[in-house]
Amino acid sequence: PGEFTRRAFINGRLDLTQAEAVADVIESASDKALNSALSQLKGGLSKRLNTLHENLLAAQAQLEAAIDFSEDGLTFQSRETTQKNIHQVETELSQLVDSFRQGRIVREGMRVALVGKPNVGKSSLLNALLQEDRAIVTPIAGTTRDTLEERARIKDIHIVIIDSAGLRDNPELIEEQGMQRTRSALEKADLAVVIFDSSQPLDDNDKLLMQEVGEKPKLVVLNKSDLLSSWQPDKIEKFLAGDQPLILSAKTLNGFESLKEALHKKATHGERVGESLVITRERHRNHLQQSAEALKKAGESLKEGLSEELVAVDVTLAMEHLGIILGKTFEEDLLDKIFGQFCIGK
Ligand SMILES: Nc1nc2c(ncn2[C@@H]2O[C@H](COP(=O)(O)OP(=O)(O)OP(=O)(O)O)[C@@H](O)[C@H]2O)c(=O)[nH]1
Ligand SMILES: [Mg+2]
Repeated sequence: PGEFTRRAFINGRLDLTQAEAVADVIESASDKALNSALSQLKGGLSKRLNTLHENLLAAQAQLEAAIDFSEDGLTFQSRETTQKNIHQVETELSQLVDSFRQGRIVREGMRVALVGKPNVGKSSLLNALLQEDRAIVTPIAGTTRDTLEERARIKDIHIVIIDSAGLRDNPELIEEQGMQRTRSALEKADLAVVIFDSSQPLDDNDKLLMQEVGEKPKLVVLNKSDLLSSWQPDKIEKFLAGDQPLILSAKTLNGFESLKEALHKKATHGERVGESLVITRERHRNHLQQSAEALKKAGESLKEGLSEELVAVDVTLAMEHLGIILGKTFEEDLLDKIFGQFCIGK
């Protein structure tokens, strides 16, 4: 399998990112994943990387020329301009690196952990999202003892929902183990849906919960809104410290559509399908990151007035990493560029 694609790569009909996209098409889990793979196959990523590679070649050519011909009294592009151009590429690379989280979500689905203290309605919400009675729901706090993972679909995206044991202080032994699993599920999640029961007064377990969630991206849900609220608005505002809560009833399903909308938005960052370029492979992320780091160093060297030779080493490294992603070598292009750009030696 993959023999045709391999040959297409060797014959130069597809570059490496496009060959990888073929694999992605085959295993894409959602419409959005398929769209993203198709856009990569059409060369979206390679086009962008080739442009950035070109820009670096141009900068490199300036540097090399300055090294070679500075003594002949020729003047070249100012160091500031070269620095600016390099920085521009670095910024674009960093944006692509950041898109990896998004890309993984597109490929594998966003991992959403439902967390909250016991009895707030986590399992009820899981069942509502799945539209089936998957998890056991009872009025007894501590019903869910183990984490439970299910896939669901919201419009064009996939999410993996993890129901978990409620977090509270001083649990029983078996519950303690469930809570450990909750913590590890939380750690691996892309998003925490932090659920509170607004019919019960705030207590220490609510605070404990917020600590556990920490800096994780989150959606705050105030459940049981069909019951009388025992939360004082000003107190809540202070407690949530800026997080806008979603008001929900897992029982009447009031607010459920808004929750789905919010989940979808978190998964897509509010972008529409196929709107922006995302990277979906660890390999790409690693090389893009190393490329961006090399450019950062190059920029700093330029700023600190270090020699062009030194800067050129880092720019070369940055191009090598882009070249690795695309599956090409570049030494010859560099020579073409250098000697094409400067009509010297008449
Ligand atoms: N009135 C009302 N009751 C709800 C709502 N959501 C859940 N409940 C009830 O609250 C109780 C606990 O619900 P669960 O979904 O089991 O809560 P949980 O967070 O999974 O609880 P543990 O697994 O024990 O941590 C059940 O009796 C549910 O029927 C709601 O929106 N309104
Ligand atoms: Mg439960």
